[in-house]
Amino acid sequence: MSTKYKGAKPSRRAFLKGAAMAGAGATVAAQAKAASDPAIAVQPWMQELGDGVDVAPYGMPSEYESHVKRRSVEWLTADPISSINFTPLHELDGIITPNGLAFERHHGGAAHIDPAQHRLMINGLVDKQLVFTMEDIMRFPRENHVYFLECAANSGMEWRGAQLNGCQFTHGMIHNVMYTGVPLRLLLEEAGVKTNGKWLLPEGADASAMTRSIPMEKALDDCLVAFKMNGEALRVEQGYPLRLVVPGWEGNMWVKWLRRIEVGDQPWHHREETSKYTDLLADGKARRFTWEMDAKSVITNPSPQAPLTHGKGHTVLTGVAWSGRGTIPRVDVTLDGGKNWHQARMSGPSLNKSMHRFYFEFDWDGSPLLLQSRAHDSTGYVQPTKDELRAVRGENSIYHNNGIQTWYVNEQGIAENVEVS
Ligand SMILES: Nc1nc2c(c(=O)[nH]1)N[C@H]1C(S)=C(S)[C@@H](COP(=O)(O)O)O[C@H]1N2
Ligand SMILES: [Mo]
Repeated sequence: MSTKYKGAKPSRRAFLKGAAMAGAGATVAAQAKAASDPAIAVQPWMQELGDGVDVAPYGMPSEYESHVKRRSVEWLTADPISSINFTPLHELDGIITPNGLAFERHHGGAAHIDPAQHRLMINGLVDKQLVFTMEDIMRFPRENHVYFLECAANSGMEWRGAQLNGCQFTHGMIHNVMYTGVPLRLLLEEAGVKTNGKWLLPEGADASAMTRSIPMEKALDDCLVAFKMNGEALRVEQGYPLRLVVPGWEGNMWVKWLRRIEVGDQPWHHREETSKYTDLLADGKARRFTWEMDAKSVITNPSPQAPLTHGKGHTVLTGVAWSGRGTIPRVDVTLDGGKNWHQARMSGPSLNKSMHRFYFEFDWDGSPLLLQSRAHDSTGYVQPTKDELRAVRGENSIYHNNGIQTWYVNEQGIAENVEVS
């Protein structure tokens, strides 16, 4: 079963064949036989010289990885300038999202800003109104932190039942990168916040001029004005040259292309915190200012876009978990829809308000599976089932769906988005 493929996932026929072969035994490696066997064959790439160092001044992934890309959901995209392109979680490992695969969400398209022409203003209830150039900002002490950014609408399409087939679409409105930036506290100290300055209104320089109200305590606690992600300049899609980082809080507040921060004495109740990013409850009342992202997890492999192609035997299940309230000390996994839970193995850095990686190795006997994962965060909070969530929140919500996800895996290893109750 050679798995060299390009562009698309293996066909159904290809993995049925694979399943039959692996069914013969639990061995995961074989012995080389014929001269055409890849283990001993003299391949074309061994017979000619490779690329010179001038071929890729900015490196790109192998051409065999072209299926690893952001994707959108057609019916969600009325117009690409106000849409979402999801992170391919099922193709990634570890905890860091590569810059080119970080999901993007714009309300008025991605602005292309000349950093020399970019300014950040701090005005309102301050002792002195200040205007910073990018060079000014880089002269403040900077910090490095890995944080996840999750759109509050992540999994929002799943409130009333299982809908989208793939963790890229059900859970891909998230990325996790290392930011380099200046603590917002330092810029506010420079401007001098007046005693009645209790709220901030960050504003973007894009066509949507995104604004959100942020309480002063959060700004002084851990917000960053960031200019780098994973070591290099922010990508255009992520707000180049400057974005606000609001750790653990809903993605909408992380204003991109940050141009102004107004200090006020009360929240503004702008569009993105009234008609949007509020949760309508069953009694007709709406929750407002639901800033924190609750603990959540998802199994990324196997999943609908990543079927079990090798047939029976030893397999590696993996997924990611995160909490806007701290770290993830533990994730449980079930293979039978919640009858028996097993503690997963965490691997990789466990950082505050960052994505965590878990694994669970097991022998698949070829019978159908109902896979779920359940995150525990450092506050003791446990990720709820979708039914538990709906009992409290009703069925009208879009935002903050952190319910447990179920994948049904059939005898062929094909996975599907389902719900169990
Ligand atoms: N200026 C500006 N900031 C913005 C937005 C926007 O459209 N304009 N979208 C917000 C929303 S809704 C989310 S979820 C995040 C998405 O960040 P990303 O594109 O890096 O994934 O940015 C937020 N900041
Ligand atoms: Mo969002």
